[in-house]
Amino acid sequence: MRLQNRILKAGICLLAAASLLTGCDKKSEMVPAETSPAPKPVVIGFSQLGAESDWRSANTQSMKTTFTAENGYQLIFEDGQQKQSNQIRAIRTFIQQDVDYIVLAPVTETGWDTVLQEAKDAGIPVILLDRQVDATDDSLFTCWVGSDFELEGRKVTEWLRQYTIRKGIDPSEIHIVNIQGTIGASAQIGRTKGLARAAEENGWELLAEVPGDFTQTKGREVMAELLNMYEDLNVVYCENDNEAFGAIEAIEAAGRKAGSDLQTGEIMVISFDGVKKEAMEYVYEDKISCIGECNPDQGAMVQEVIGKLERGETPEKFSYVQEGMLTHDDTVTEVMVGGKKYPVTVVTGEKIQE
Ligand code: GYE
Repeated sequence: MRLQNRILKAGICLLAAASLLTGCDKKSEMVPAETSPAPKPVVIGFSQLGAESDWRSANTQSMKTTFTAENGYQLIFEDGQQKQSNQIRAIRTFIQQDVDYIVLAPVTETGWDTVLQEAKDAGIPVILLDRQVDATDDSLFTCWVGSDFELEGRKVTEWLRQYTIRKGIDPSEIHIVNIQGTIGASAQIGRTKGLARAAEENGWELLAEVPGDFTQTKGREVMAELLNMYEDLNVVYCENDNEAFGAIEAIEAAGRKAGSDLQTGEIMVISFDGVKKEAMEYVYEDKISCIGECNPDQGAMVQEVIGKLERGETPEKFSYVQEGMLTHDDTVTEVMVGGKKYPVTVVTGEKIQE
């Protein structure tokens, strides 16, 4: 330590000598800097649930680039590694550290009451991000920012309904498997509901619902088994893109083709997120037929919520992010769900470059 100080001092002397020699030392530059203390940063403890997917990495990135020291924040980031117990531990540590706000992206919905009560008792607002909690009392969290997962499911299944009508495919010819996300997570619950409801309403055969944990590895594993079990399987509904990447690997390894042309025996892949370039390329190449976009850029919305709380205002209890849909072609240009129209974007070469 002392040695470092001495080196530092020597460096300063050298710099001073150099500036004297070059004569560039102006008086005005020697005026001492403002002495008023820097404003205290807003301290945020962020419990992210893990790093299972491209969506998750983008979501973490969005939070880290928003809550920077330059913007006046100190972000304490904890990765829960898919375990609720890790997330509960992180929240308790944030409470001990007396952070100003806790942001929680919960892995699953149930089992949060006790720890949320502890945060409430400590007077620390909890902002939920992405997924929701099944709390007995809504006052246990301040507000939530995220997506409407059931709506996402209803949008893509409405796309499938219209697509098959336009192609003259009878509903009885649709045999779907659902590779689900992490069981008990809001994104899984909503997307699973969306498909189950559409299958029932449209008379599609829902062959199986199997967990795929939102990962590529599990998606591949599960799809390989499903292909062995169901000969007539022709649509796979993956609850995120990473599962879809894995499912496509399994389809190709089985000597089949992923694509929208059901009449020639291709297997149609539908998924969610649309975050990474790879996903766009897959849509462009018609390996994925339709993606229900899920927007991970939620940092700015959380910042807005915190800004409101800092000013003593009350943010909306639930704030939904805007999201579109991506497809390979223009067979279906928009879908109507719950009386609202949602545009469908065709993925072109330029779109991939964006
Ligand atoms: O779709 C998936 C991720 O909860 C919206 O979690 C999120 C989902 C996202 O692992 O890729």
